[in-house]
Order: sequence, then C-alpha cells, then structure tokens
Amino acid sequence: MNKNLFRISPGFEDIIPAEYRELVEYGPYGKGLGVSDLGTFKELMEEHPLCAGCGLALSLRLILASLPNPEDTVIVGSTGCSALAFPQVAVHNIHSLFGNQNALASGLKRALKLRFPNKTKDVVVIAGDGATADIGLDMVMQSWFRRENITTIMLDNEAYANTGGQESGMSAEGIVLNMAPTGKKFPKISLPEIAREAGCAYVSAGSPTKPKKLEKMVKRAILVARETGPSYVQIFCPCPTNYKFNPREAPERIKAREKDGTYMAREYITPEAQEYLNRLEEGAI
Ligand SMILES: Cc1ncc(C[n+]2csc(CCOP(=O)(O)OP(=O)(O)O)c2C)c(N)n1
Ligand code: SF4
Ligand SMILES: [Mg+2]
Repeated sequence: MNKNLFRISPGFEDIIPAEYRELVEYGPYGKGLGVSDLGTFKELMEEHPLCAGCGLALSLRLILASLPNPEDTVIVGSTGCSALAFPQVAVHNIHSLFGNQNALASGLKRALKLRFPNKTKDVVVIAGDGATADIGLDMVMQSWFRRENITTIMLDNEAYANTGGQESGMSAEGIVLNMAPTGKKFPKISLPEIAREAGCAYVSAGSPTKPKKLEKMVKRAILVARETGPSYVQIFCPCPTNYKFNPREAPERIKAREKDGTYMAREYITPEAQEYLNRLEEGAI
C-alpha cells in the first residue's frame, strides 16, 4: 500500500464509507507518526472484536502505531485471537495456516524483494505463543537459521486462548487452566534466548504497560530486519478471559511477574545490528 495509491478514485467520493475517507484524510501513512501521537490520527485498527480489556488487543494497537512505514508493511498473522482483529486492520495482511506464519513470511519477503527491488517492504509476523513457540516453532526457528529478513512478534498471553485455554509452551510451570486441569508440568520456554542463539540480530521482550519502550522495540526490530537479519519481539499480554482476572488488574499482574522474576523485559542486539542502529538513530543513514 503506497501512500500515493491510498486515495479515493474520482467519482467515488460520495459513496465511499466514512471510515475509509477518514483513513485517507487522517491516517498515519507516510507521516512518520508513533505511539506519542495516538489520539491525533485515525488509527490502523478500530472497533476490534476481541474481549473487552484484552491486553493482546492493546498490544496490537501499539504495534500498529509503531510501524516505521505502515504503507509499505505486510503483516503475516496466524490462527488465534489476534487473527480475529485483522479484518479490522488497515495494513496489508495475510492469514497463514496455524504455525506456518514464518515460512509464508520468508517466501513473501523474498518475492517482494524481487518484485520491488528498489523499495523497502517490511514483512512482520504477528502471532500467538501457541503458533510461535509450539506448533510453528520449526518454521520460526528455520527462518531464523536461514537469516530471513523478517520480524517475528509474539503476542504472549501464556495460553491457547482462542480455543478455550489449553497450556502452551509459554505458560508458567504449575499453571491450571480450563483445559489444563492438573497444572503444567514444565517451565516456560525461554524463547528470547533461543532466538538469540538461533541467529536473530535483534531480540527483545516487553509489555504494553510501557508503550514507549514497546514502540522502540518494534521499530528497532523492523529496522534491523531490513538490513541486518531476523528480529524477534516477545510481548507479554496476559489474557483476562482465560486467566480469569479483571482486565484492570493486568498492569499489576505484569509488575508482580516482573518482581518475582517470571517475566523479564530485555533486549539483545548483535554488534553489527547495534552499529546499524547507532548510525540510523544518529541520522547518519
Ligand atoms: C492447523 C491448525 N491446528 C490447530 C488449530 C486450532 N487452533 C486455533 S487457534 C489455536 C490456539 C492459538 O493459540 P495462540 O497461538 O497462543 O493464540 P491465542 O489464541 O492465544 O492468541 C488453535 C490450536 C487450527 N485452527 N489450525
Ligand atoms: S480470550 Fe484472552 S487473548 Fe483472546 S481476545 Fe479474549 S482476552 Fe484477549
Ligand atoms: Mg496464546
């Protein structure tokens, strides 16, 4: 979606839906806006169908506001709660078979490079913890081993939320869920560390309770994936519906997990990616 193409065809002005007209007039395309500008522009996702107070929905909203170039981004999603929101997202997006998201994104990135050799097209995977750390882990890791220039963002709600609450590899040890009645027997997978070992040039973990930090992580991950190598961002967004808490308690729950050491915000950057980011952030490139 090039910002120059995102306009109303002459003669259709009267019949175009108001939301679309607002996007053309007040959308963020080509304006370099970010999380601090929320409330001043027409957002790329509105009126999503996820549960009220869902942390995953807030994370998605923040990710969309953090895209460096939404007009030249393609998002690859996978089955899960977030997939329900994508029909409401005004960025090119593709739904992949559950778990196949990184294989699809790899091919897409290569095809876009061939089709648009002189343009930068960002390919960003956004998928749940079940899709990323369990059923799609093979595809995810192979894309990192191959050093594909894509960004993988995991929405970690520590469960298979969309199917009623099975434990995932990212659920904490001992956790009891609707469909994990005897408690999980194994610890949470340390995917950020695995991503680093598997060849990601940029890796970070954060949560929507720190929106500016999250924005920085998403932007850095996408910029590094353009030039240096694959990148991975893990976003901790607990699910109030399956974990049965009031959505208002989400920030305290995240803080408590930070305190007891079972959730840790972190960032790993290879020297090569750091050097690239330094030059970018200093405005040298
Ligand atoms: C190939 C395939 N296997 C299994 C499913 C069933 N399924 C749909 S959503 C889902 C769980 C998704 O969990 P996660 O990736 O953590 O996303 P969440 O719903 O928690 O956001 C599963 C197992 C499916 N749709 N397709
Ligand atoms: S089930 Fe959980 S993750 Fe899914 S939409 Fe509802 S609150 Fe969000
Ligand atoms: Mg999940």
